[in-house]
Amino acid sequence: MTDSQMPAQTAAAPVYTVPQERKIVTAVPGPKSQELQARRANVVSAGVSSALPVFIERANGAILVDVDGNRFLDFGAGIGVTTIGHTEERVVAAAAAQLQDVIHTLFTVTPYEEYVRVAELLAEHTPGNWAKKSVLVNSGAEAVENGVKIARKHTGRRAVAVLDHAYHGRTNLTMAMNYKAMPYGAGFGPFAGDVYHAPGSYPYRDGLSGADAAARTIGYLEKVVGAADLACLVVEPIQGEGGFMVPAEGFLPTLQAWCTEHGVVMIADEIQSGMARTGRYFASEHFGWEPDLVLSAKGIAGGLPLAAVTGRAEIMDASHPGGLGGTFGGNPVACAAAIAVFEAIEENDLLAEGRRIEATLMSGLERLQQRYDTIGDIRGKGAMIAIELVEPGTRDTSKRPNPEAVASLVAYAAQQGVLFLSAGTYGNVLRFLPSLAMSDELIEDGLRVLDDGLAALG
Ligand code: PLZ
Repeated sequence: MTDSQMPAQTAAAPVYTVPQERKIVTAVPGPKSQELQARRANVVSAGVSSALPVFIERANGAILVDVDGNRFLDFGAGIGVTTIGHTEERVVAAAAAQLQDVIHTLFTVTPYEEYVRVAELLAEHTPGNWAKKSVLVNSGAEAVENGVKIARKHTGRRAVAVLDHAYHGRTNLTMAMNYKAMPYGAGFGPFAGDVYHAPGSYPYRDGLSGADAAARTIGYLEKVVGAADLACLVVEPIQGEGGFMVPAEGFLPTLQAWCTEHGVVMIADEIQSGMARTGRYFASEHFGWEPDLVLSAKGIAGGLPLAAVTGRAEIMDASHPGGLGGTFGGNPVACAAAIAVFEAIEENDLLAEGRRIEATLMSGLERLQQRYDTIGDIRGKGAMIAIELVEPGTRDTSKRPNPEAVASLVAYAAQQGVLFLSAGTYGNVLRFLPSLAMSDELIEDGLRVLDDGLAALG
């Protein structure tokens, strides 16, 4: 479907096909979910686990409906994927129309307009005012793989650097780039070589200014790798799985300046933080960071699988023709959905929704922090906010991680019909990444459940 064939859109209030409220009618998980869980155990690999084993039958806006008729308030959005809302009407319409027109050709065999349009939109909305090009792929990890591949080809160098607490995926290269062995890498090696883990910026725990943290990172890279061998430095502007760490002011631009000076490609992994998640198109913008390459995935296509590497044209063009590709990368249906996502962000002013969610969550969480001293830190941007929980009485001293509290809160909330996700290197972070469709009323409702859960911790 081309642009001109898109149905005329108005910024009318969204129409929800599922009531936007939680409702629990059975035990959680209910009997039908338990039956499905038993079937699943016979045929689905034990290596694939589920945070909340309720089987979902419908999802709309900010609500998940399970097979037993329970409605959950979704503070996870499929780990930051259905950013503009579950089954968002524009995405559904665009994907449905595209299904009628063409489902697949393979862009590297015979191209189609939708792929080009997504690349245009990415060039327009990623940070940096320069000529940009993209390659489209299927998943976040595949975007990371391609970003690294392109950086190596462009620089002719071997080494890849990442930061402590990073998460970049589950492929062989990206497993080597993750910080946490368990559960992502343990037993799955040997891993790709030439990956270096440098210290980052974690203000709550390291107390360093952006300048000092960047000096520490650069010092490590110069000492351990040497700039001349370094192809790229891959950084999440706000770390996702690691626990939503917001780097200290100046950290990211200082690293970019060092990379530029030494011909190192600096890559923003915006897979979790990008696509209107944080009140900006890309989280890098909060920090005045203009990365050489930007990786998008998750929220880009409203729930369909799509990912991208976008960046400076001269770097993106380093690959020889035929060097980049893949059977499903930039699938037409996923691209049509992505175009609808960009339109929804513009026409429904969704960046403002991210800022609204930040304000509501932050003020609610600050109120809770005054009453519960397990809440050590509150951080994040837009609809990407987290609390880091510590052992009682250690908030102002050792900040001892409290993963048990997070596990209890997640379990308690699930029983009440609220899906919260954990995160963090120490498992002690509770993260909120609702869709931008979540109303303030629903956020307050979720915060009340959190309050009760915190009270129940004793
Ligand atoms: N980079 C910053 O957040 C995916 C992982 C879910 P894929 N994070 C969610 C799970 O348990 O597998 C992620 C990310 C950042 C890369 C990735 C990888 O993206 O689409 O899962 O490959």
